[in-house]
Amino acid sequence: NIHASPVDDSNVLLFDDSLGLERPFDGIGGLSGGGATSKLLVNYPPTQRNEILDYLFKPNFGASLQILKVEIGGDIQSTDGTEASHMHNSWDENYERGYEWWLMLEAKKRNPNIKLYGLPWGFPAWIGQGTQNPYTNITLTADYIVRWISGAKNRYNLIIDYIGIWNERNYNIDYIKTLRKTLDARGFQNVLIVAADGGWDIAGDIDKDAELSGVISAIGCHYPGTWSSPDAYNTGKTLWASEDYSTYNDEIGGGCWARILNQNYVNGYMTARKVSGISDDGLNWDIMVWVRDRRGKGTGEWVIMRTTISWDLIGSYYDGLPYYRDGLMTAVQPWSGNYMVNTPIWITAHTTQFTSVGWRYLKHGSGVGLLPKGGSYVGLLSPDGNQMTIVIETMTHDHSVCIRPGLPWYDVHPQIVTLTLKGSFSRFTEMNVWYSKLGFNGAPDVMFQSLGPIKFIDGKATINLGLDEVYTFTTVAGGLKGSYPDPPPLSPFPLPYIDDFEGYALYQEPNNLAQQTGAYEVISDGQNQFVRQMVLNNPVAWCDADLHNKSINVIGDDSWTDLFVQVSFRIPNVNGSSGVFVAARVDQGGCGANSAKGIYFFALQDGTYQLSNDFLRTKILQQGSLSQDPGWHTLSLFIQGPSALGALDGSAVFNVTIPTSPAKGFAAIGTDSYGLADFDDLYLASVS
Ligand code: 147
Repeated sequence: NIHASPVDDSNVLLFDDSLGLERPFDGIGGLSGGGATSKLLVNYPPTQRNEILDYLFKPNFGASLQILKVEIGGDIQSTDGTEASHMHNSWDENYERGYEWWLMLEAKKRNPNIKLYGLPWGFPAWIGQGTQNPYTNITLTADYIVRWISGAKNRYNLIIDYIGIWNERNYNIDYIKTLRKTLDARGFQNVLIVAADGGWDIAGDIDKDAELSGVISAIGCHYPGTWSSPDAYNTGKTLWASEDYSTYNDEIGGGCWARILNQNYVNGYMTARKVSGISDDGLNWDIMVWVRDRRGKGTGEWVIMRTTISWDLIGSYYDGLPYYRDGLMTAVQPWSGNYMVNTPIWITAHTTQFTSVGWRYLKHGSGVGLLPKGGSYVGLLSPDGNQMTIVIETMTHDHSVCIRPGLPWYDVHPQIVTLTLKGSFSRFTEMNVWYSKLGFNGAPDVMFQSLGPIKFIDGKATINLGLDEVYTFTTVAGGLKGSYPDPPPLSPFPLPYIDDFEGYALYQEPNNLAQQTGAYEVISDGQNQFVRQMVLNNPVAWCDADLHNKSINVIGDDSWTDLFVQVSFRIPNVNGSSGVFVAARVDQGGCGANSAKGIYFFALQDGTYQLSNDFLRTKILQQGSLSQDPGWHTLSLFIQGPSALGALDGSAVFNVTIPTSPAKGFAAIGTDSYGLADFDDLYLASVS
């Protein structure tokens, strides 16, 4: 692909630092959470878990990420599950819960320079004070968030760099100002506020309010489709794609990621107005009207940085939950150790292995731009001016569509371009070349291959660009396509499955039980460890799943049909739940968890039981009395074909015929209402 060709001056790509530089580069990141996206990673075998963490974070190995964004758990369903709050209640404060602390430590262990960014999706009920509005008492909410930042520092010596507001929900100007004051008062002047993890609309308020403008360090927009808005641009603020990607991580996902990593800067620097209409021949058309070089208000140095953060960091939630495989890589089998290093890992490496946070982009026209026949290029320079990196992508439209927003049509053709070095760059006589080509129609992928050095003669090198390719040209030595032996093969979820929850660190989530509503953690009574559901009231929700006063964990395999599910339970006297259930054939989780169908056996505190065809107990198949005294009991459900048998403490409760729908799904345990409930000795077995 690299060979001398006739030089066509119209295809000159100029790289010239004497014409100046643009904005600092703020790094490429991954997002763990929003929510529970790293759930299954936690109990991987240590060997594979370390390999996966190396692919994500180890510099010069794989994705070599520069930013890790995490959810600040709020006891709420935030897409693929719930993550625990550090304060379930006003009287509670605990920094041992969940896996985000662990993940941040593992990331920092590998790359001490990685930036950390925290953002809540929702909040425990007491923050809303009986409402669904977290700004009911803004001092309380700011205190809650700053405690999380203090906990990171005091418990783990983790320095949080960036803090957000409320994911994709409304912001509150007084809250943002109060958050800044609270941070400053507690010694966190260096924690920068990113607002508001939604659209660009906060730009209007920033424009009107100098104090607000002063406390916001970056505008974080989600899924910007590579465009910023004129208003956002004119604030002069740092602009970030603070959540992006969310695309199935096959070749098209890799294409999406390559295109937006470059074009979020190339296009986002400028502003565009999309004009739509119907042409003479009746077709819809879109024109991008370019508005170039509209400088922000204020003068002097650009203070605008740029970053793109992938939702999610790693797709580590069960197949069958929403957005399966929408991560940089995939790890869904802790029991086998199998995992996948997917295309976005190597696409990320094209930029991250040859840049650092604090490098600067060259200028549009002299180092950044669109290619003559489609695709884009960005040039970046190290702070000392000694190293430069160029990333070129030629993703075709149909091979780089992301989940959202819509992608207007554009053409890409094979093309010959001449990289032309001017200014101080004319001293570079060779650069290292790294190459990827996403394979379609049976062609294999070529991912992050070293092509060795290319010579620049009189500051020029001519290259032949094909379709769906990424090239890095860099003066940086090193670069490595890290590898480990193939992980163990895929295998089904192991049955029989037993967990007595002994041996866990206290307050950890139970392995493999993917909490969809409610917060479950391992606690001890001094002799015995068990799992307790901790949420007492409907939280300040991110989505509807949390507003039904019920909690559920799914486990296993969403294709299971016949199954035996058993668990021991006990309901505490104070703040107890109204009952518990075991279930099978549970057909969904995520924000739709409240609509899940399945076969649910509820043992209720009012002395009855119900067999329900749905989680919300609106389709009752069978019911009757079932008295239990306080203390531990064992609830069992046996499902085979059209029949279900239920038992309490080994005595049959029912033996009935059940509907054929849903035909398959996860096993589950949960509570009939929020309130405390304890579980132990989970047992799942196949039926034959
Ligand atoms: C985002 C969330 O912030 C993530 O937690 C995750 O749910 C992700 C999955 O793609 O989506 O939320 C969005 C949901 C819908 C839209 C945009 C973002 N949308 O329809 O434009």
